[in-house]
Amino acid sequence: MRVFQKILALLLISASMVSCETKQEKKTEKKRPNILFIMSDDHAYQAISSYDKNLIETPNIDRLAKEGIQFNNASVTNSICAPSRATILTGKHSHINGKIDNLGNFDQKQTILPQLFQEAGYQTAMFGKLHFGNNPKGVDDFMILPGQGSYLNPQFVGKDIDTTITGYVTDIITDLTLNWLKTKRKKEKPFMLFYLHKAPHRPWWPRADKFAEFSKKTFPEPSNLFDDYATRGSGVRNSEMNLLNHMHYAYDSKIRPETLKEMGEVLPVVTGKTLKTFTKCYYDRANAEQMKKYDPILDSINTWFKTNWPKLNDTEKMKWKYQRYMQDYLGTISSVDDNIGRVLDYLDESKLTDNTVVIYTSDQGFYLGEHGWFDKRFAYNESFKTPLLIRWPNQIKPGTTEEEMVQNLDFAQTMLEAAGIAQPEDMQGESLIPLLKGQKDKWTRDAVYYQYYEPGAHNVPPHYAIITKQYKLIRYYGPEEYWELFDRLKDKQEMNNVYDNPEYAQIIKDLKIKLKDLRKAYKNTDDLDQQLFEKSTQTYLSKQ
Ligand code: SGN
Ligand code: CA
Repeated sequence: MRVFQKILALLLISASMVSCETKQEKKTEKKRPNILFIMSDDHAYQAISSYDKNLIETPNIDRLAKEGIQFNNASVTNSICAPSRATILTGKHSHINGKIDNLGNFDQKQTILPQLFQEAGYQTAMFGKLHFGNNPKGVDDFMILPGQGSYLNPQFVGKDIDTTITGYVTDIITDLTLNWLKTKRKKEKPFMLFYLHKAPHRPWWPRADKFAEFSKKTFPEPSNLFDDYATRGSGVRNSEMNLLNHMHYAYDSKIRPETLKEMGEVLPVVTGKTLKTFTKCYYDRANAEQMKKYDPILDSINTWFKTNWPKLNDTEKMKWKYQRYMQDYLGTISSVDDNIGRVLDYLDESKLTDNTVVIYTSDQGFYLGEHGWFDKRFAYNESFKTPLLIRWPNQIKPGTTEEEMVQNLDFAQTMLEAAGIAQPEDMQGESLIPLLKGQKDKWTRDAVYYQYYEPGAHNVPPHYAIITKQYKLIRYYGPEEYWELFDRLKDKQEMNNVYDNPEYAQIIKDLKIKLKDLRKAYKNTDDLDQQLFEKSTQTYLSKQ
């Protein structure tokens, strides 16, 4: 009898140990945070009200700043879409992951971030724009836009089906994301979810109601809208991003071909190609019901244009193009903000907020008329910098702002550390967790590296740069070789290249040594520059 009691007692103890262990495991499992990675395409920090109140109110994105951390000096390593995404998903510079431009496909042999999360037991999914030229690896579910995707009635490539969905792209990507959270999420697993907007990418096509609302607004101009590019090199002067000279009224500003015909204007030829029209490139995707909503607004823009355009001088034309640009660009952002609000509300309602790291960023910044420009690519601030907001309740002090120089190169390691997953040794960034937790003594970086490669569109030559808090030293290396230096503290708008000013001679010497060290640390060489320059030129020419 006593023996039996002893056995029973032992069994009970071990059973309770087992159940203790399981509870413990469950507790640990529960603790691993979910990751919601939200990224828009070409969203300038100047168009987020927590960064800048001049242009638009974005109350929902601002929530992340209020409840988390806002990085004021976050930047990209290469200011162009697919390369930025490749850097985020590999944690490596473009010259290492091979995705140097938008032209070639991403090398699928490489491991990308969601695979590491999937292997570690996370449920993974991706919705929206990837732009890799191939499908994502390591995601349990996905619905992505082919290539750039369309604003209206977009096509999607899914894991199981390819389909076209009627409606406005920003709403649809959000519906897909919310639907996944509501019906596919496995409650016993943490998730990593990529929610990737196409907006506000060119051709800046707002939903009809936002188009009506924003086309009535007037926006303040940047003070360097009429930059004459003095002191800057040939790269700047020959680039094709100027609102007056390179923004197309028939494509970007929504002037109908019939209007131009009535005015006796022919479509101009730009870089050897006849101007594209918005009616053939994206308005034609609208169904009759949608057209009915867009038409009255298009009518009023076109009527104004017909009467007034011929009377305008160049300064007035530039101003008009800037307003039309901002009306459409910001109209698309208003939808992004509303939809992010829907997702944040869902996290609240379903009690997911506390255990979810929410990251908001863009694949790069954008020029909103600064230097007279639209687009990106250059190492100057508006496209080099990118918005970065992170909310992680109980880990990040609400309302924190951070001035340290961080990059999209760091995102992968940050997410891995947040989830307690080992960071592969060959990743080249640094986890931002010390900055998120206010442990600034653990952050020692004093310079970042930038390199742009893509030939062709907008005619921006390849260049690389070292950026410290005080200076930016840029080397343009093809077809013309020259340097530029900006004193970032004295010249915030980067209008005054001081490379030839003797007062900066020693600073330039020191920065060049630092740049050499940085390139070495990131395993970059002059030979590699040359090889990649040739490769991207060939890919570009083969596509012509
Ligand atoms: C398109 C746009 C360009 C833009 C690139 C790259 N032209 O080619 O203005 O720079 O995409 O953008 S458009 O006439 O097709 O609108 S990226 O964000 O994908 O890198
Ligand atoms: Ca982009």
